[in-house]
Amino acid sequence: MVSRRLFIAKSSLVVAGLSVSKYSSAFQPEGTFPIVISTWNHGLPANEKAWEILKNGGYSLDAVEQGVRVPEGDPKVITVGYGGIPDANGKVTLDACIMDEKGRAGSVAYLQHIKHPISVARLVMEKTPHVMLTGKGALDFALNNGFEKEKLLTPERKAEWKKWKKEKREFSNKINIENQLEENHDTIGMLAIDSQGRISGACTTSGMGFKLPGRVGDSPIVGAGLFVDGEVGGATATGTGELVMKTLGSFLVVELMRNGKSPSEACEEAVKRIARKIPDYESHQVGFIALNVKGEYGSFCIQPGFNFALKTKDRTELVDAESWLKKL
Ligand code: SD4
Repeated sequence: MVSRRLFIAKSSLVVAGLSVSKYSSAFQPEGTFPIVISTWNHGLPANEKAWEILKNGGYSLDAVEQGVRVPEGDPKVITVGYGGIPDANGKVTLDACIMDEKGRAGSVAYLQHIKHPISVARLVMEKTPHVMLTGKGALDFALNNGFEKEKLLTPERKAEWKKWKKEKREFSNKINIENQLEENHDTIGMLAIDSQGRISGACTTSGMGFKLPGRVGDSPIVGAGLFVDGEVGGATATGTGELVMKTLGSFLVVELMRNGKSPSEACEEAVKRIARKIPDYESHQVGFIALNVKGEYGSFCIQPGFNFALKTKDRTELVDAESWLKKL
């Protein structure tokens, strides 16, 4: 499935006249901001939206929020926002997190009925003394702040969920169970540096398909699914959140960069940490992307097949990440 997805991504890019880079140890020369990177091929349209803000000198925080709203609002992206795969009870429950260059953070978890959880997360960051709101509290907060209650379960996802129920398939901790469905693209995590050198990040997801009701993944957890430090850089994760949470992956990547690793090296080290600590890691996928404040970027993942979208003044690319299992 992963390779099929990659094949489709590559074919459509060739048609669109874009290039696909092989492997991620790339480097954006210092001072050539802005830059934006985001996970998976749904990052391409998301980056375009972010770029509209970045190219006009706008703030990276606005760019990442607006960027990830694209897959959130797109029902064809079945692992983020509206049209996301529901939990085992047929409910779409969303997780999201946002951080800026000052280290401010906002997040929502187990949020239902709101199409754009990233914007609620931003409001939590900007309007409350808290970092994280969950469940009904997060929903009430959103509704009190002008968000509309919407139906997020599309007829297509409802039909798939009913089929899943009928087959009486238990929730499986097998990774990326949603990969068995068509057109899956996973979580979007986005990192951007604007023309003033300010870095921000956003991460948003509907989580693991058919998850146990109440399950929250890594994406809304500051330091796990996303971490940004304005002096160092940022990192974000996709894949099985449980592995990322157990190792506080994004924080680890940023700390490794603080200690001198390049973004690629830091992502690889974080994947190796998972491989060392988690016995069944081989049956999971986790991918990290990272961007340091000099504009160097990188990625690394467990299984082959993870890629990320890159956008700068001169480049619009989908970049394949190196993977640990291929290296072994
Ligand atoms: C989670 N990391 O909820 C997210 C989902 C994901 O492939 O990326 N799935 O664990």
